[in-house]
Amino acid sequence: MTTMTENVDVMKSEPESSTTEYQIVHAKSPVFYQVYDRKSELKHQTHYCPGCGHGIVHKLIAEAVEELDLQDKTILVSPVGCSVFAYYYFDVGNVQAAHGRAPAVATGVKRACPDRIVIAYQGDGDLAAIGTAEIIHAANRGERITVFFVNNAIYGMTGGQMAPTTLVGQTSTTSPWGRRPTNEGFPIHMAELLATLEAPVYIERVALSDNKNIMKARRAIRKAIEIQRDARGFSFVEILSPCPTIWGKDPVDARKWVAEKMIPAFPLNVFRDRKPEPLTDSPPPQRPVHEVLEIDGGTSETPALGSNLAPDNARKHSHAFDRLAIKVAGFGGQGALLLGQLLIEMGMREGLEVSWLPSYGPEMRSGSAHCDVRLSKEQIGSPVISDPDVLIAMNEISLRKFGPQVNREGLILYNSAALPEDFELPAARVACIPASEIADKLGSAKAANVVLLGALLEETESLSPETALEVIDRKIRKAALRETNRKAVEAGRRFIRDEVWVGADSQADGFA
Ligand SMILES: Cc1ncc(C[n+]2csc(CCOP(=O)(O)OP(=O)(O)O)c2C)c(N)n1
Ligand code: SF4
Repeated sequence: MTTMTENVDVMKSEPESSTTEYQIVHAKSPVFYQVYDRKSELKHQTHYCPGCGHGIVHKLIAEAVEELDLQDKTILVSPVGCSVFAYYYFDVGNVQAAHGRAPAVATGVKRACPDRIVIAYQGDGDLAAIGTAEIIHAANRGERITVFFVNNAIYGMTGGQMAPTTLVGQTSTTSPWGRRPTNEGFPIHMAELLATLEAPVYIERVALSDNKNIMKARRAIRKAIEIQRDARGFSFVEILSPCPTIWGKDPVDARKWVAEKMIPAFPLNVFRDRKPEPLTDSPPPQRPVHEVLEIDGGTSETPALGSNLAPDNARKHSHAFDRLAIKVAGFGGQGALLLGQLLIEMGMREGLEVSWLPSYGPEMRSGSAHCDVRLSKEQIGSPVISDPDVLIAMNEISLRKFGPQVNREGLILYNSAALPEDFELPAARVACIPASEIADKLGSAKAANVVLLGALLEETESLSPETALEVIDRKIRKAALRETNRKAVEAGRRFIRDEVWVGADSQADGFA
């Protein structure tokens, strides 16, 4: 493989500090994949239009990462917009964030992996419109991330709508008359805006208007990454960038337009360049999940950050499944979401991978609420469940809504003595359990969810009832309530053992 340095022509031999010196680099940085393994035929070139600034910014980032020897440590958060496919090109860790959310995602990644170099890459529609809140708050918190903001004064990918950075008078598909401050407001100057905040350490605006300015952009990009490497704080580089296609110009004229129109409107400047300051506070301690959840039996070995596996000596139930998808649904206030939380905490204690995805309306009480729970021996791809193995329907609406989605070999636990008369029996087995009544008799109708938990454990043997009691003991501080819930687990189990199934097509006696 050719290294970058073998292919560098220094065009002018002025001193390092000179702004007129520039280099032409003919090689592809090893920070790029050799082959861009994407659907398109074009596996040796990017998808960017000729003359697009994104390609140049990519190159400058790759070269900086290479020069600083940070390839193995770098995680790039790519945006939505023309640069959405950055992950096809950069041979680094890659995360693709929803539109505008790159600084929030980068925050999470950096906090979870503080020794990594986390770079958010965003366009102007992405950063200055859809993600205005995310960038301002990440900068204000002084997150130790680097943000590269490609300002091409337009929404590129979607065909040229007006962006917050569109110049006064500039036409776009949504301002065909040209941007009028009285109607659309003035362009937003993100670098200046962020420079009003206390926390950022480095903020600069550069431009891709000519080779001299591209060299300045190169230095700014490298410096922003160095600041993160040295753990100095938030660094931000705004890059004025050509979009020849949407501007309707050839690449040379597009560069000229950056020089003649964009730079006067967005002056190039170093808005913040703070010297390193000693840290006044230490970051919050990082503790493994099982420790935070006070799960017993931690080993001396700390599990990898981000792993939700319980320590090796956690109790293992027989788990007669590889993956179990459970939907718990009811009215807000019935404890459907809490039941889901109990299940995932039990799963974690038993060494399983788990996910919990709640969904509820704006009403705190009596609106519908449900959650998707996955228990798995393998990593979980998505927490969303469309065909559950088990539905716990705490009310009739949930039964009618989600019952038909349960897979044919699945199970429905319904909180009632009987099914509604007009309810068509699904292929899945159905067990009717008057959980609310049972719980009422135990002293608290609120424990109906735990009665259903007991029924689920007895029927599926998915998790151990002992683990359920441990979780209940940990979660419920009040002794009387704790006792009721312990009894509720047992009552649910007993009901399954002693009562008859409804619609048990696959088992003659109606039991599993
Ligand atoms: C929340 C949300 N809103 C809108 C879109 C549609 N959308 C996809 S790309 C894009 C334009 C991105 O423009 P910009 O961030 O300026 O990047 P460019 O394409 O110019 O590089 C839009 C509006 C979306 N995917 N998600
Ligand atoms: S539309 Fe504009 S920003 Fe998008 S790839 Fe083409 S030139 Fe680049």
